[in-house]
Amino acid sequence: MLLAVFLFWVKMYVVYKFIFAIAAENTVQELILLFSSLSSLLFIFGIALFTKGKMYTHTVLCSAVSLTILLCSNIMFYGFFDDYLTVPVLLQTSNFSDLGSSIRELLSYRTGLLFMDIIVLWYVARKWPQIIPKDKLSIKSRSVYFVGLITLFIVHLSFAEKERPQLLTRSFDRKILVKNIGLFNYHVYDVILQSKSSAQRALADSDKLIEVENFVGGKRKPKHDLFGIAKGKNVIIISMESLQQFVINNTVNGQVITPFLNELIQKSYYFNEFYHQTGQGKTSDAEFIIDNSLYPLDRGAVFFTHAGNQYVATPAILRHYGYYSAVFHANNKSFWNRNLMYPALGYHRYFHGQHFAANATNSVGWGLKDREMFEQSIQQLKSLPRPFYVKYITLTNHFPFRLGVKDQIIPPYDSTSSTLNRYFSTVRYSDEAVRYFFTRLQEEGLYEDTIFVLYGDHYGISENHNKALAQYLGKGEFTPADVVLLQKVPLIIHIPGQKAKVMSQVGGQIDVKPTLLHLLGVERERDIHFGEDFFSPLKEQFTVFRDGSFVTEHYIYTRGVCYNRNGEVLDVTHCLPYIKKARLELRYSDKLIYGDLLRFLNNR
Ligand code: GP9
Ligand code: MN
Repeated sequence: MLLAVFLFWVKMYVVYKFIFAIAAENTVQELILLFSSLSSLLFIFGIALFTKGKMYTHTVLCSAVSLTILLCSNIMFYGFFDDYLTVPVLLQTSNFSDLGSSIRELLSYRTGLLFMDIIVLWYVARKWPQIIPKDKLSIKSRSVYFVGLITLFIVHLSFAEKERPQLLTRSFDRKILVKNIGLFNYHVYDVILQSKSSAQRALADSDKLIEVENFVGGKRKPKHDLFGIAKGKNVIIISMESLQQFVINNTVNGQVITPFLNELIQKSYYFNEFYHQTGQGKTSDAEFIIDNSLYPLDRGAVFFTHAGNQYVATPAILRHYGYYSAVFHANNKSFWNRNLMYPALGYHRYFHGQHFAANATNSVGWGLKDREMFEQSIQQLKSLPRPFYVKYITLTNHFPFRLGVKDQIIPPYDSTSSTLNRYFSTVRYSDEAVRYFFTRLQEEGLYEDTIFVLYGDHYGISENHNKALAQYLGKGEFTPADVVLLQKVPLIIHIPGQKAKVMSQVGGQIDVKPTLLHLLGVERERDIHFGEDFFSPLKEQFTVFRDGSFVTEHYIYTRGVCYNRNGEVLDVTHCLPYIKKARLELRYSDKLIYGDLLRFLNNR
């Protein structure tokens, strides 16, 4: 049995390195990868310790064969899709019909090699039958064995968690999961995720949808004169990585941080009371909110946990109006499970990492630099059917905000936080990249017929850097109310030829979908959104955060305390009516997602 574990362990490492091509950035990561499969192998092969004699041999061989089949399936799947198997993928059997011929091709000598260890085991068992235990292991030895492997698992997991904080709760990328916890643990994790959401889904019925519909009924606002002013135009959404509002119209060491965005605001609708509402799913949560006008979940990324749901997202709605939709983002396609979630949202195409040419000189930090991404996308953008609904996701302004000296238009700031210091330089870089993009669109004749929505996806400067940020903003210490106000991100809606206006209505990412659809002249009866049209004079001045905090025209509520907009503590009764409302907002949105209730809407 130990020989089986050892051989399989070596096999896994070889597969990780040479087939899945998992790269480690340092020795700790390499060790994490090396040990990632060991505890699960010890566990599965450990079942043989409950047997003896012939049964023992059979159990070891059966375990080896089953695990190898699972491994091979993953390798084949990886060969086609550059991704690992998930339960929903296995259930989508319709996909497999196309694969038949390719599977035969992939069943090469390499696949044969993967069964080598089993042949060795079989041979060893025949040749040296004396090594097969004649008696079962004592309960005590078995307990020591299993306690040992569980300890190994926990130690390994804590190292992995240290390398990748919130590895399991955020579940951001299958590749990262496999690299850190190993393929077999990943499958167990995936099955748990899946069964949790299937159970909640199974218990839901269409009456629950009616409850939600009644709740959001009042959010639909009557038409006003901006209805349809952008009818039939292309839409370009730009998700601006980690862009917070405090850099807009601001300077650092006397230099303007976002000159292009400031100019653009002079020709656009600019929303200065606009907040991000993301949870652990960060960028993907922002995308989710923008396209669905639903709240993200309180734990995990809804892109990951509920990609199998039915949605009524903006790209899907716009399909009915002849729109073609696509996303440009130069990262792994499975990051945030985008490759599975985008089709569920109705996107036609995803231009991901593999569609871009990244190398050491045109990349930094998380990957391809923003300017390069825009540049390399233009030809594809030009060739898309029109009108299009296209989303760009920038990346350079991502923590840890690294940037080569040559690209630093403004040098880093000089506070106690090197993160904040670097942030200004990367924001400035991204601002310039967007300017370049607009110039290129004008050159290509793509500007006039397009409307633009630029939004900050979430905060970039976390609370760990509050001291330095407060110093920069000329404040003493931040109160919890200040921290809420720091969740402001820019929202710019630019319609070429339209007059500029600063909009000070309180709102959040949840309001983008109804606002945009109104401008595009789209009226859908069968849609549920938790946001409201920003341009409606009847819009409620209220925005809710994922943790139940909220902001209104007059109040800020967070961590159980009610403040006025100057940050002075008030009696909580001022906030009471909104506290209840905020809870209901989140509860109904969660119900909708956990129960996959929109499937009843689509079936009506
Ligand atoms: C990854 C990018 C950044 O593709 O969207 O994700 P984040 O860490 O900001 O959620
Ligand atoms: Mn982000």
